[in-house]
Parts: sequence; C-alpha cells; structure tokens
Amino acid sequence: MTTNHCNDPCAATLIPLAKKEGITTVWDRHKAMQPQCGFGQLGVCCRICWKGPCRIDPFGDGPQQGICGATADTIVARNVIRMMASGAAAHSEHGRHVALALLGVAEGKLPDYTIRDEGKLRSIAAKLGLDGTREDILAVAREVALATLGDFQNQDHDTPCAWIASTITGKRLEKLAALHVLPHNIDAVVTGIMARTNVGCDADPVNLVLGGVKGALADFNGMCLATEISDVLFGTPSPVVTAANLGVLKEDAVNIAVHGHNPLLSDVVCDVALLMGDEARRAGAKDGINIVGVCCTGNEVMVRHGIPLAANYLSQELALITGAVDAMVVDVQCIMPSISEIGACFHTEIITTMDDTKIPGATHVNFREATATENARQIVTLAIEAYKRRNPQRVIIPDIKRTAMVGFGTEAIVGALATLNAEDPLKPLVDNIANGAIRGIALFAGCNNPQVDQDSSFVTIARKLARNNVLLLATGCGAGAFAKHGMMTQEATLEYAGDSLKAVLTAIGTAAGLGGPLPLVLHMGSCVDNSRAVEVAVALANKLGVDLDSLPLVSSAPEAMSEKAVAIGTWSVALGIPTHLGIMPQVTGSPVVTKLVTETVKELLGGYFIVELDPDRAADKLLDVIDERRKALGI
Ligand code: MSK
Repeated sequence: MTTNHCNDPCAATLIPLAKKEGITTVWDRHKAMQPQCGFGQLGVCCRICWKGPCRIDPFGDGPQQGICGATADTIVARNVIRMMASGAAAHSEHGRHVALALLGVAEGKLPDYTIRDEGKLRSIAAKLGLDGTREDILAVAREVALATLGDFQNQDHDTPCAWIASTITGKRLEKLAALHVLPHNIDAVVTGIMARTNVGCDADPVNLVLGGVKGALADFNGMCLATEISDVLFGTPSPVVTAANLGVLKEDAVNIAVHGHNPLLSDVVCDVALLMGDEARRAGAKDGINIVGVCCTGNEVMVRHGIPLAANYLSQELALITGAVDAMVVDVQCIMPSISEIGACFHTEIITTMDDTKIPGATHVNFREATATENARQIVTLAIEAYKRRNPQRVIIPDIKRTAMVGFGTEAIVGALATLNAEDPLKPLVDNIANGAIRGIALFAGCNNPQVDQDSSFVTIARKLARNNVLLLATGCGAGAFAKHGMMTQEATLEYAGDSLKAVLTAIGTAAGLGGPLPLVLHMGSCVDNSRAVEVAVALANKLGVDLDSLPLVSSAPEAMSEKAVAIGTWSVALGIPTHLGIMPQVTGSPVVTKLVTETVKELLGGYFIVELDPDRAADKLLDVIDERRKALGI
C-alpha cells in the first residue's frame, strides 16, 4: 500500500513549506522509491555472499533456488532472523551502556550520575537473587551491575540470562527451555545468529526461525535490563501532565530537541539546561531554554520528567522545518541521516554524540559518561550560539499541541491500583477483567512507517478497542502518536472509552488523586520499555495462576518499521501474546516461514502474528482474540 500521507496535523503547514523551500522529506523519498523491490518485500533476495545477489522468482517461472541451492524458505528465514539479531543488538547495546554506567556510579567513577531510585535498585537486587538489603547502596549497585553484565558473559548454555529468568512466568520459562530458545548470553546469541546464517550453514527454515526466537528473547532480556537500570539512574516514571506535538517548540526560547533512545546523555542535557537559562536569555531568548523530545529519547525524558514531546519517528524532519529548532542532539537509533541536510537549510546544529552513530555534516560532541556534564554544557552552548543565527522570518511553529498525561510504568499502575486495594493492588484489575468491565488489554508498540498514513492506524485501532472496553497501554512511537492526537488525556477517556472501561478508569484515577479518570491510553515509555507491559502481564498471570498465553492480552504494531520492531514482535509472540502487524512483514515469499509465524507457532507458544493492514479489521481481529481467550478462561 502506498499512501505518502501524513496524518500529523502539523504536516498541513510544514509539508507545503518544505516543498516551497525545496526540502525533501521522508514522504517524498518514499514516493520516489516506488515501486519498491518486490523481491525485497517478499524477503526472497539473498545478499549473504558475493556469488549473489540471488532472488527467487515468486511466480515459479524463474529460479527457485539461489546459486548455492538455498530455497525461498531458507533465504527468507535467514533474512528475517538477521533482522532479529540486529534488533537484539541495538536494544542490548543500549542496555550494556546503561549497566556499565551503573557500575561506574557504584565504583565512584561517574560523579555526574547518581542512584535516583534506591528502592527500585533494592527490588531489582532481590529479583536477581542478590542481597538488596545491604546498607551500602553502592555495594548493591555494584552487584546488580555485575550480575547484569553477566548476561553478556555467561558461557553455560543451560543457565538462562538472569533478567529473563527472573521476569517471566515459571511456566513460560519451562516452555521456552523445552524448545531450547532461552538465551544464556546476549552477545553469544546474536553472534550465533550471524554465524548460523553465514553461507553454507543452517538451511532449515524452522531451525533458523527458532534461532531467531532465541535472539528475540535476548532482545527482551536486553530491554528489561535497560529499562530497569535506567529507572534506577534517572528515576522511575510516575504520572505527570505534559504536552505533545510541534506546538511545544517556543519562538522565544533556545529550542533543543533530544532524539534517539539512550537517556544517559539526554537526562544530563535536561539538568544542565536548567542551569544555563540565563545564558540563553543573555543571547536574546527571553524564555530561556526549552528542551523537547523526539522519538524514544523523547519518550524517556517525557515519562520520567514531563519534558514535552515534539515528534515521533516520521515527524522528526518536520521539527526542523519549523526553523525553530536550534539544536537537535542525537544519541542512537531511528535518527534519519536526512536531518543533517535539513538542519543545514536552517541555522540548526545537528549534534551527534555517540562513537557509533555519526552523520556526515553533523557536529560531533564526543560524549563520555565521565565528562557528561561538560559535554552537555558544550551541547547547550552550541545551541545558544545557533539561536543567535536563527532567522525569525523563517520560524513557523504550528499552533498545535495536545495535553498528555504520561508516566505509567508498572510501579505507577500498581500504585494507582493500590489506592483501591492497598493489600492486594492487582485485585481490582483482575476483578474487572473477570467481570468483563475490562474486556482485555492491548499493548500498542512500534514505529511509524510511511507505508501508511502516519499515526492513523494507531488511532483507529485504539478508538475501536477502547469503545469495546479494552484497556490500552502504549510505548515508543505508538505512544508518541497517541500523545500527539490527544488520546493520553482524561477527556479522551470520557469521549472514547466504552461505559464499563470508563467507569473503571474513573474509579482508579479518582482514587489515585488524578482528579478524574486515568487517560485513555497509558504511556509506559520508550520502545525499550515494552518490558514494563510484560511485567504487568506477568503479575496478572501469576495472580491468576495461569501462563501468559491464557491472558486476554494482545499487542499491536500497526506501523512497524525497524529491525527492533521485528525482534519485539517475535518475543511478544514467544511470550504467548497474539501480535498484530499492520505492515506486511518481509517473509511472505516463504510459505513455510509464513505458516510457521502465523499458525504453527500458536501450538508451540500460544502467541502468533496476525497480519492485517486494514486498521478497522485489525481491531475486530484483536477483539476476537480477546474473546477467544476469555472463553478459554471461562470468563
Ligand atoms: S523510536 S524503533 S521508530 S518505536 Fe524507539 Fe520509534 Fe520504532 Fe524507532
């Protein structure tokens, strides 16, 4: 499907402006790319060795094997599990970075960071089987960091990674162990996928996909540790009211957009900006410094500190086209290389900060945790200097921003429930699921993709599910979409929730002191924070004495795009969660792989992929799955 549309209300102003200025955007480039390669779309193009590229003729008239003899099934399986390995590597590298920072703090080597949530650190220690009660909190931090880094070092294949082993249900662990897909070492599993997909190695599509599932579960492990340790270092989210969309930019402030995923830098930039407001004012910015978020770095600082979100993935270029962004500071992942070219059309400093993420034309600040405050100061100074070069005539900030109540991590959700039942916080949730007031739970995750109208599938599916009393959780750029479209508000609950859901959300929100219902969609954080939703699901499953594949729980990635989304979707399925994709996955050139991931896997793991490009029909399918699960539970 090719639409080349953007459903973001800011686009109506900014895309014509871009055209007038001769600036191309992601939608222009997507259009120029049509028709996209059909072999690639089917996953049947093999570029694993230099005998190729080889491609299988999907119509049966041409080659049915690559030069080495690989079939479409082998080629598709190899391609897709390499995507999973890349996704796992991305999340886990982020996690390693954060774990090393925790170790640095514990050893007194990183004075610019501190333990912000001691309680969380102690509970993580207990969860990992360590002594969380020791008085010396730095000693606890050291043990947690070392145990976490052990998940990158363990060579015993029979001992699963500590984080996954301490997070999911016992029944799920047994099931995954029986299939030999439990990861023992993140690095080894990713390396293993690259090795088995090398020319002349694993050719069995089922064996390959199982190897991919192990990689996806390594991704899950990496996400768990990244999320939880980030909470320790930067604070655990709690409800906060903020705003989203490009109207959060300010004409009279130095606007700094933090973009990417890793809070190690962005959190310090936020702190330093607070101290440098006077310098900005001396440069003429009467409102000082305004930090805004983009993509998942945006989500990280939004759910923890209430920093407003300017843009999700597809709108990152639009932020620059306002002419009001003085610096866009990026760390890792989901950063379009095009931002450097667009920044150069304005006065905007594009600042890269990580050794492994540089962009031609950008200014590089060599970020190190040991010099984080100094680096942040350098970045804010660059932004103030850029502000002085800003041309006010070119500033067009669409007057569009929506309120968003965010910050619903696991602790915040359980905390809100505890206001109804302090002794047994999960009981109100379980009771309302059992009596049907909450029909089921849906987690919205994943990216934007120009193959569909930006944000529209998220909004369409969520509204239909909410009307049918499904509790909605969201992360990543999906959460960004909901925030931008006003669906993280109490008003949205009153407008779109079905009657029984509305009553439950109102009871919880009111008891929790929010002055009204919980927002229609609960923002759990960045894409790395999908592990939070699993934590809630595991608590529910344990409470009910069932495994995850019995819960009336679904997930949906209607606009999936990145390799990380491929990994997330796969672990979601492996954990027993029916998972909707609104984008055609690049596997349909293989009948074996297609059947495996949409049907056979259901018998093996309980979860499976539901591919439905039409958002309205997708909502119906998700409701059917929820009802099927309810029926099986006898509720
Ligand atoms: S940023 S991985 S586009 S969610 Fe996490 Fe958004 Fe997807 Fe990137």
